[in-house]
Amino acid sequence: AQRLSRKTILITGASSGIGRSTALEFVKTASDVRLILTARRQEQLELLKAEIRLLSADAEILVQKLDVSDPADIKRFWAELPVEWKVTLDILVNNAGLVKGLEHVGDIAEEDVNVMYSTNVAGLISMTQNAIPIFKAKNSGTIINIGSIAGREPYPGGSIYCSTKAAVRAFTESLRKELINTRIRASCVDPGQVETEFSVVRFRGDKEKADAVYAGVEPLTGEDIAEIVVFVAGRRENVNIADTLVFPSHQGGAASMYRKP
Ligand code: NDP
Ligand code: 8X3
Repeated sequence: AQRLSRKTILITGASSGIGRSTALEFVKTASDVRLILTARRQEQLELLKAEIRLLSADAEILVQKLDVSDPADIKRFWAELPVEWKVTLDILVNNAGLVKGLEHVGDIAEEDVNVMYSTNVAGLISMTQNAIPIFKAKNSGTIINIGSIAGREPYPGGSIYCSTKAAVRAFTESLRKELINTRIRASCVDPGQVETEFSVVRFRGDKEKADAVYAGVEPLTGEDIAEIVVFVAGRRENVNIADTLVFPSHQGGAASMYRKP
């Protein structure tokens, strides 16, 4: 908790699921953290801010609307970020991400390809590129990227999503190796099945289809992953948990996707 005290932490996709739980977990671990909460749905972020306020009077919260799939919006965000938040940035959690559909190659809408790549890959890279000069200036900082089992074990119907997450994995590993002569850490957390809004987004709002994914199984919760993200962030400076694969104990791999067509 002491290591995270007064740390400035930027979370993308904080309006729901893993990102939202991660914000709460940071505050539960260190009540005086400084959180920059970002996502497209500002009203959800404001609700989260109010919830955090009930947990801690000491936490500082900055809510910023940000669409990481839009390079112009990323540029605007960094330009408008108040200097007292920018220069103190300690931890970037690149969590924003999404999946659309289960279509097979040949039937995938170009729009779905673009939204997954621009959010999960280009957005994550751009946010990292903006944070790195800040971290290099003070020779410290932590980047935690949310990958997925899908990046390690591609499945039918997941060609685009799985390849975006493989890209996250490769990007993180190159970055980590580029940074070995610095005190900056890069780490990847790869969850298995987590019950969030992820499947609702995948099935374009069809809650019944989304619920069916989790019927008869016990998925992870956003909190389960949040605990790991905060643990990674809170290690001693010389410790980098470079890579983490996290399943619910009943899950063997990404197989859930083809067990239930
Ligand atoms: P949710 O759908 O619950 O949350 C996704 C978050 O990403 C939301 O806060 C959403 O906010 C944000 N987001 C989506 N698109 C954008 C965008 N263009 N700009 C900014 N924020 C965006 O799903 P999860 O919590 O499950 O997903 C979080 C991460 O975890 C993702 O990267 C996902 O791929 C990964 N993951 C999820 C797994 C699962 O089984 N759930 C397993 C493995 C990895 P908003 O809509 O307000 O912009
Ligand atoms: C989410 C894991 O296998 O449901 O990243 O696509 S999976």
